[in-house]
Amino acid sequence: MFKFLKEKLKNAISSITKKVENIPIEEKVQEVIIEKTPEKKEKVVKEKQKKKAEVKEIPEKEIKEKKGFFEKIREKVQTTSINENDFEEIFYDLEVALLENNTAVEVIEKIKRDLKEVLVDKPIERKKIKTIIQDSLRNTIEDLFKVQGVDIIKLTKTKKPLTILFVGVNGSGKTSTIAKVANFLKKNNLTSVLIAADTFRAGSIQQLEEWGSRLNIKVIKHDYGSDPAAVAFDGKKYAEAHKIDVVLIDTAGRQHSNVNLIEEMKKIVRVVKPDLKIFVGESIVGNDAITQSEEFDNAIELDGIILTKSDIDEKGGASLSISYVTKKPIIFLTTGQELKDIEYFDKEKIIKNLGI
Ligand SMILES: Nc1nc2c(ncn2[C@@H]2O[C@H](COP(=O)(O)OP(=O)(O)O)[C@@H](O)[C@H]2O)c(=O)[nH]1
Ligand SMILES: [Mg+2]
Repeated sequence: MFKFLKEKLKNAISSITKKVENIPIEEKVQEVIIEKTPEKKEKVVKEKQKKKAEVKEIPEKEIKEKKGFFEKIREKVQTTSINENDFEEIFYDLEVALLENNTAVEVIEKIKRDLKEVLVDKPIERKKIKTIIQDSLRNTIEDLFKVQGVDIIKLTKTKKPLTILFVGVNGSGKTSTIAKVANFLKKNNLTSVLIAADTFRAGSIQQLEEWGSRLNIKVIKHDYGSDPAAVAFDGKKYAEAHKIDVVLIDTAGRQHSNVNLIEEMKKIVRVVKPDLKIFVGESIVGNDAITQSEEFDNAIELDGIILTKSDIDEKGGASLSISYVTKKPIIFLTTGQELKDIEYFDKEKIIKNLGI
């Protein structure tokens, strides 16, 4: 993930650094406070003399000395001041890099605001510019994921069965994600049942049954064309009767323009009252994944998001943006087509992958 974005960010940061280097320098003398213990005293005095020699233009009488445990010395620093216009110009490369990599406009605006805060109309030490930009980006990205997370394993301790509904558009990865989640639960010593509530698309029930037999997990199904709310209801009853930990409900892919299918989804929610309603979206579709999740949220109020196909998403903007824009946590990322290819979303990993 982030193969393109990482490279673009690196280039944008060095281009900003170069542009800042073209802004005129102001030389300033700043005071640095050093602890003066008996052992350090001699060293401090020597350094002070050295600094004084370097900063010849400062008249001796202006150098204030503080008695006691601390000693002030003076240091010459090269600073630059970036004004609003400079900032617009230097932010341009970063903005383009982010846009090209599917980052949502809201997120770009936040990155810009935060960066402006630390860069504009302040004396900036030349040699620290790169670190200032990287620190600011890192802090902004941390902020993007402030929304409260969802810990499925923890939730199973308070709710039995824990009922989870998976929704999304066609082909986003719902059915295979359910299999991965079931496998993940199994590894955590939790039992689950799979519910074939996609009674709409040809082959969907068989697809879930194949996963069920590979995992040795029960699949509850009705016939194609039957009411998905009814099969979901039966599945939940089965889980209650058999003391199964988690109910995983697969559903048909749908778009928000598909009125009948949206009504059908709302009915499933009314009938089984899922504990979690999770949107499964493809990270490769970028901003479309955000729009889709907002539409599903409007229809049934989502609790979280799973982003699929992050293994083939070289841009990664959707995973940076979706949580901030929708205010929903990303619970898992899926990273391939095998059962094992699912991982808890980890913002530290995102920051590391971005190389900042
Ligand atoms: N590379 C990759 N492919 C995935 C991932 N998740 C799902 N797929 C593939 O996407 C296609 C559609 O998945 P499916 O689960 O049938 O989607 P559904 O229509 O939403 O149920 C299948 O070919 C999956 O193998 C993933 O994380 N990485
Ligand atoms: Mg499916």
